[in-house]
Amino acid sequence: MAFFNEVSKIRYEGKESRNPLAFKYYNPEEVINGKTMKEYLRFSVAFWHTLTGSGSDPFGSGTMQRPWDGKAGIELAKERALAMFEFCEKLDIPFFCFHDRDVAPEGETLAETNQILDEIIAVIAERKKSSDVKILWGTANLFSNPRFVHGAATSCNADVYAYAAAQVKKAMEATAALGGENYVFWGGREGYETLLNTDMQLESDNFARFLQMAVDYAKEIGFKGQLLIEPKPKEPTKHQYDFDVATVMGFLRKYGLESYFKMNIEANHATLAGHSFQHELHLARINGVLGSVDANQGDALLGWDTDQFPTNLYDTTLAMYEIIKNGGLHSGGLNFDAKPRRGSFEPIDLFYSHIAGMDAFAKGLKVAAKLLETGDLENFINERYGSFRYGIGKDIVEGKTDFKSLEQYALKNDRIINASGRQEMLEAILNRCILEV
Ligand code: XLS
Ligand code: NI
Ligand code: NI
Repeated sequence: MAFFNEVSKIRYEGKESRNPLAFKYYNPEEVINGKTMKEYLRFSVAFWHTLTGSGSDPFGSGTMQRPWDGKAGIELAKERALAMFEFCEKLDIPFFCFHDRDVAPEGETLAETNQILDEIIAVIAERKKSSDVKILWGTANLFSNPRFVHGAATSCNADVYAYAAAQVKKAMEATAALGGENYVFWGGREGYETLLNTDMQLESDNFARFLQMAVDYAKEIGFKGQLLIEPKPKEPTKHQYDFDVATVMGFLRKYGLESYFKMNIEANHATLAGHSFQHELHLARINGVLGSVDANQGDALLGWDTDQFPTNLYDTTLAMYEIIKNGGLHSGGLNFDAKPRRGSFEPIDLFYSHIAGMDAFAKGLKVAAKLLETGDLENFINERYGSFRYGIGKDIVEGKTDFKSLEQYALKNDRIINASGRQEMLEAILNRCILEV
């Protein structure tokens, strides 16, 4: 059964092509730095946006026209699961990601909900046998149902906490059963609105206990995938606990959980936290916790998670720069946590938007590889910090100084000479690379 009949397999036609249903830069088998583009980029489709997203917003109902319109319940869930495979295959996208509640509807009770989920997971597992499409990560939706009004693992209600644990247990089992390569924790409503009613200390401690139980359970069921935490500073709660990479690292270190988790970094969450996408990737990379990426972009004029498809070449280039320096994404990938705008409501817009994002990252990969090959930025930085390779700088780096010895040095050397940071010259080098590649 085909869902997207008007589209056949999308092919690479090169940058001269004017065909909107062709790749201009994404050439899956092209080798960059010893790896194919497909291996480097590890693209993934987000089930929640692409298959279940309706286009509704706070002011109006859904606008999306989809091949499965008119279906409901389990039948709808099955159609969407099958459509996901066709969609990925047509775009040559090797992975998809899902929440438990995207792929299957909830039943009346938790037991019934679990049973429905099992039924759909079996459909996915069966279809997977005849496909190369794999699961990048699974996760649990601990935010949509009204029971999570005060959070899940940070709820004030112990019954909700237990329910959330049961749900994550099941979602981990489902992810493991499908061979998922990672499991993600996005702290949906893990945060608070006001300290007038919140015991932040208890909520943090409980959150850490929850994550420890998840670590233990993953081990118990032999789940080998990487556990990931996805930072986000706000929305839906005013103060989300997993604010950004630095905050999450501090939290994990406080509770001795740092060796079990890496980060799933979302571009639009970085900008909501007042950081650039590259900042978050870079910080994670130098701390060995760059795990995976939710590839989207926000709008600088809007203060919320607009989840747009990534088309900004500066951002994709600098992201790929970090990813190449990270030695690739390892078990992670570039998951399009992005949705076409509400006005782009036809099924074919799903193809246009993924092609736009894939080409933007493929171009970013090529430019970043070129930038690294020329060494222009690396050499500049290397030289900029040259003073730490000899004399007093070398002593500082080797831990051989103290305040007294540094004072002695400074007293004899107060004619300090600084060099220009050359920001604009470097920005022009970046521009030249984008235009040339
Ligand atoms: C929401 C998050 C969410 C996670 C998965 O802002 O990005 O979609 O990626 O729960
Ligand atoms: Ni996300
Ligand atoms: Ni998001």
